[in-house]
Amino acid sequence: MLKKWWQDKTVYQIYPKSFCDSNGDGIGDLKGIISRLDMIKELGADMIWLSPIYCSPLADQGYDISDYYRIDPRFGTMEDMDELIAEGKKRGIGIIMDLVVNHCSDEHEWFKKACEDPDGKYGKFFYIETVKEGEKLPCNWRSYFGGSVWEKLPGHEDRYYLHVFHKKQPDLNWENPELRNEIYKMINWWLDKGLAGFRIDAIINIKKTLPFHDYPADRDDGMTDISNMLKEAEGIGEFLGEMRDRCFLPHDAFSAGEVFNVKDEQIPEFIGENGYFSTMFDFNANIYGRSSKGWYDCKIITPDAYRDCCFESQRKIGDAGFLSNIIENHDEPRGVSHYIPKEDLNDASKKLLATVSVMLRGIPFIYQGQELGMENIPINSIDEVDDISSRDEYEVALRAGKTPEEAIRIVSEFSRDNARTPYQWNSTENAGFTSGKPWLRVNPNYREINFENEEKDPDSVLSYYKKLLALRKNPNDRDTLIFGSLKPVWEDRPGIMAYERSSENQKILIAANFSREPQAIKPGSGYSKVLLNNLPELSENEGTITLGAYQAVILEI
Ligand code: TEU
Ligand code: CA
Repeated sequence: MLKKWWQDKTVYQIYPKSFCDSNGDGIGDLKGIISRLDMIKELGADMIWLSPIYCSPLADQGYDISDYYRIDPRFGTMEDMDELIAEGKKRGIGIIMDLVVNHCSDEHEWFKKACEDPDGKYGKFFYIETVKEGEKLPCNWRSYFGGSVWEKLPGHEDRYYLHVFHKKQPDLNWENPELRNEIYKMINWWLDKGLAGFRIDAIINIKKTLPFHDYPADRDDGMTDISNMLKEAEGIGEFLGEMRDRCFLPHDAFSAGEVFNVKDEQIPEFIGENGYFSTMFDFNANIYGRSSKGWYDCKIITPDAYRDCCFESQRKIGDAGFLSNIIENHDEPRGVSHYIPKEDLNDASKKLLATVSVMLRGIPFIYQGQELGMENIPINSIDEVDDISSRDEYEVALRAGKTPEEAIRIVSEFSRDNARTPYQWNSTENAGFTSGKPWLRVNPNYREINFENEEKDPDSVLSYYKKLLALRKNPNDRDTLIFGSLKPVWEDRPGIMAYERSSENQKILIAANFSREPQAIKPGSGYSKVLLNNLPELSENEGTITLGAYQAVILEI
């Protein structure tokens, strides 16, 4: 049934800095990852996506790369990387790296050379514009991390360079074929080493509307959100198609695009049979309620809205391709804290969220710690926060008139640090993540929520994730769960999230009570088998099932 080798895979995302520290310097590393490969295998993952481990000043935690061909010594050596690939292979686990090519670091040698000679070869690797004293900047776009996208080029009074993220992340000029060649060469160099593929960072930003011009201001800073420019940008397909043809196709590599704002009619181009990418992430629920004003103006998602977001994406894609379904990643708060009402956060509701997400049509991506039910960390002061995005949003909230207490509450809700706290291995000091001082605080709940406790407990969130992922691989059910269509059921019933997955020979109902009130459901022609249940019992009377608080069941019907 498989048309592509990756269609039945589950991906486990590792944020290396926070996963497992092997040498006590407080920073997770490749050797640490290698030591945990068996656990990842047991969970049921088939591929590992590593957030960036290339040489980097870590201004944006590795998403600012100063050398694409070297491993940052903090994470290990190239030998460690080769060993990881080889040890992964032995266990049937493919390694995917993070491809960050919208921008590099201002400490990359290309940028240093561009500063020396902005009109020379390397100047053309970036977007550098001349702005004389008293003149207006080329455009009023606001960088994702705050402030203008234009920054003075070091050593030049009248030259500015573009950065849509942090000023230490200058954008690479994809219009320049010489730059594109360098990028493809680098991608192929890594794929030749035996990588299974890449997750492709922020890729939608590589096409700019040129020549640079303003868009209507959307805050009183006079600037405009990048998304206003992206809506108008045309022609990204030329770059993406070229990258596919020159790199991914010849290697039969897996590619997962971090794509926001794709237009509906472009879906087949992006992830269809011969798409630019194997798959792209579904961020519909993650971006729900976002405001261009900033985090302080964001709406909190409800369980019903979560359901509607998932179904909206599923409908849009249909069987045109495979989405990648996430609950969280390194840019998001912990999913269980975000999607489950605070007063209802418990193991049952955590397992429910896992069920409704993992059974969707598409590739499940599990972010480290998600399988333990790791939660947001309490944040009491901005001094405790590392993430540059959170620091900016704190200022934005203050400027909008919020008190420092309110601003901290807002940052706690959305901070990327929530997902970046060290992995909770056991109940010893620092959660067993390091024997030294962890680079970021450990969540104080590690004595209860940790791998060692959960591995022993057949009813833990971890044990439940193992069952869920195993179900996708079960020969009886896999064709339905991987290729089967998805049809929402009882969609207008508050607190219910349910859908049917069907193939020619089988129908599977996923039904969840995303609320505390009991809910009665009646699967039309009954059911033949309970494939999974997050609670010990299933209450049933004459064909009517009563789902208890946060009960989720998977039934063969
Ligand atoms: O993220 C791209 C992105 O557009 C957002 O998720 C962004 O990080 C978020 O809105 C900020 O709060 C990718 C990476 O996943 C992220 O970690 C990097 O910071 C970013 O690109 C720059 O490389
Ligand atoms: Ca280390």
